[in-house]
Amino acid sequence: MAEALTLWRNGRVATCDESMTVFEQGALLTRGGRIEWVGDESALPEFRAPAEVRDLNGGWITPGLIDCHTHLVFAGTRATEYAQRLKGHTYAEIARAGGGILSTMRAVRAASEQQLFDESAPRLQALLAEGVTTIEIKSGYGLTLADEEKMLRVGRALQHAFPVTVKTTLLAAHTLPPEYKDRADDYIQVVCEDWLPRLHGEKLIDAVDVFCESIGFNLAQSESLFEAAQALGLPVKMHAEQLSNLGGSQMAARHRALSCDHLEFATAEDAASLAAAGTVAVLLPVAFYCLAEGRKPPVPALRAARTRIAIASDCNPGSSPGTSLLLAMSMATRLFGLTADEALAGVTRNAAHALGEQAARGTLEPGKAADFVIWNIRSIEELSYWIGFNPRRSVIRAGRVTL
Ligand code: DI6
Ligand code: FE
Repeated sequence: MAEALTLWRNGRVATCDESMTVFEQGALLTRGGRIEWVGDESALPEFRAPAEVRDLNGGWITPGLIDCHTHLVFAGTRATEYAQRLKGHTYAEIARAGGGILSTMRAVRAASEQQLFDESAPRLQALLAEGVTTIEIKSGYGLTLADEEKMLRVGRALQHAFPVTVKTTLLAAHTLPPEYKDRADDYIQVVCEDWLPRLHGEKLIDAVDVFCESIGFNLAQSESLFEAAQALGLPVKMHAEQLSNLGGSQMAARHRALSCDHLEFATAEDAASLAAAGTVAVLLPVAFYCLAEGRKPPVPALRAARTRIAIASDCNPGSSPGTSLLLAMSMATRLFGLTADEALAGVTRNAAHALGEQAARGTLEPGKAADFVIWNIRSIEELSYWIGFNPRRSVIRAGRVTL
């Protein structure tokens, strides 16, 4: 029996499609979890089956928000390191002294799977409260096979427990674990030859990421990881050009990576290569703000090259301890110079591309997921305008009201 139709009428619908089409007197027809039709209510097609009618009371509608870059699963905090950074110690200095990511690694290794879930769930709920319906969650604080597996299982468990689509990413190449001190090549080899096939076999990973950086992994090690991932049919992503330029974006573009993320040290040539490869530039303004970085990503060059630009929270305990995608939108406009439309596309359509999910979600178009948000706003620009205020009225995921 066909699922019932629902007519969502009397709304102002921002589809976030490539043209950023808005229907001022718009309506949606949904069937189960899919969009069947969207447009001006005056052009509503005839439909046979009885439809439930929901009045949007003139509210603005956007696609469900997509947070395409998070390290949301972790234990403990790094507030003491933040206090040290306020006194002038640098992120890299703290990392080299055995803090930073390794500090969170010790907490994650000591935590049970349940503890990890319990500490991560409130952070996810904060993002869902702002209209997030799809989220990417990375591993990368376990740095042993068992602890990376534990993190990835928590990512999958969060999808089962909450109304959200979770895409998991293996970031075992986040930093070198102490067991492999001074043996980065050996570590990359065990990740490529042992961890990747096993975790992929357990269906725990949807993509593979690497921190290609002076305090992370070099270009050759990153490329080995990409080749191993792609040999298994897994898409790849990269933390690229965050603190320096190792040529990561160029290599990622050669491998048609889904995304390159951070990009403060990317060049105009990198922007052109990303655009040509269809690799999304994911900007992470909260990390830029928290690390008090001086150099901004080359947004004018990305715009000129027509590189897709996405924005994400980068929720993590070290460089971006935040759980607000709306704040990331505000920062992306004010700190990086994105327009309001670019910011909205950055957390919908382009964020979907950064996850390889563009066929399924990210815009309000027939055939896509019936994931959308109803907002208490007067104009769509309010979504990157308010700071610390959440104008969300309701969230619909897979055609059902979840908030
Ligand atoms: N770059 C970042 O900003 C985060 N990871 C990365 O590769 C920082 C993660 C942390 O400090 O815990
Ligand atoms: Fe990150």
